[in-house]
Amino acid sequence: MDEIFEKSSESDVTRAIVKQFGKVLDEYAESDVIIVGGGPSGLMAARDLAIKNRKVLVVERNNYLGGGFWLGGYLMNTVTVRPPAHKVLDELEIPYEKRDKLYTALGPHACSKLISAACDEGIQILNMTEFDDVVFREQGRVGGVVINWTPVSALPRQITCVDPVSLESKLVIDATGHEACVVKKLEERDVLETAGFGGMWVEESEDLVVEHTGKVAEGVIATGMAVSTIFGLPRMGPTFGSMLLSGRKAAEIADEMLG
Ligand code: 48H
Repeated sequence: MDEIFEKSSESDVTRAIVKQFGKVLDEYAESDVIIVGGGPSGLMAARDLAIKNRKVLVVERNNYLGGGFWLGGYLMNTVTVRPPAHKVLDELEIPYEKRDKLYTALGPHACSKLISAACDEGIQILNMTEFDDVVFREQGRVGGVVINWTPVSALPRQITCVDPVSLESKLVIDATGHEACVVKKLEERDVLETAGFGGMWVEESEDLVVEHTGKVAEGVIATGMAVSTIFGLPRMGPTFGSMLLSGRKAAEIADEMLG
């Protein structure tokens, strides 16, 4: 190995990061769709919308994307998918095996392929960024999100008078899983009511979650487990097909609404 690195100083590294990050924040202060939550449903919606040339920003409170898709149940790293959702695995070139009526895949492989597919299509990401509130417009229409660095909410209130910042978008997709954070903010303001997700019933749950995926308020679409939380639908445990297909449906609806 006889290659020599070009000369760069510490300040060069810092400036490169600040310039790139600042450029992204400047460009994405306004986008077509902000997707809150980078789990399987949010990433699928993000990828499909980016394919349709929509300007998409994913806001994720963790350092990593993927939500619950890294693991199956009980800390075991096998995820399951029920047909016909295995066609999405084919599309993303995720290797899988057939196990009786189900398909199984290695969680880290499936999750990293989905993240990579979404990034390849040109989505933008703000991680370590927590959704704090919605931007409210006339007649309760949502026009964006209020965000802050994730660590801010973990600090004691008396030492963190850190105001958040806002990002505007034509649509917001709530893909925050069981917590349904965006929708819960709307509930606090009497825009809608959530029922809380129901008990485990795999057979019924997956069709229902895809069926109920859609617009839940002006400017807001819900996808994934957030849909179950809103409508009181049964849960499905560690099977992810409906998360992928719900994300796909959310993207179709968003694209139609954007016109
Ligand atoms: C920014 C946030 C915030 C916030 C949360 O939980 P997820 O994987 O969500 P889905 O709906 O795509 O997939 C659900 C699936 O993983 C699952 O849990 C299933 C199928 N359960 C069935 C059952 O029976 O329990 O991802 C949500 C993402 C995560 O990455 C969170 O960190 C993120 O949203 N998030 N991001 N601001 N306030 N809240």
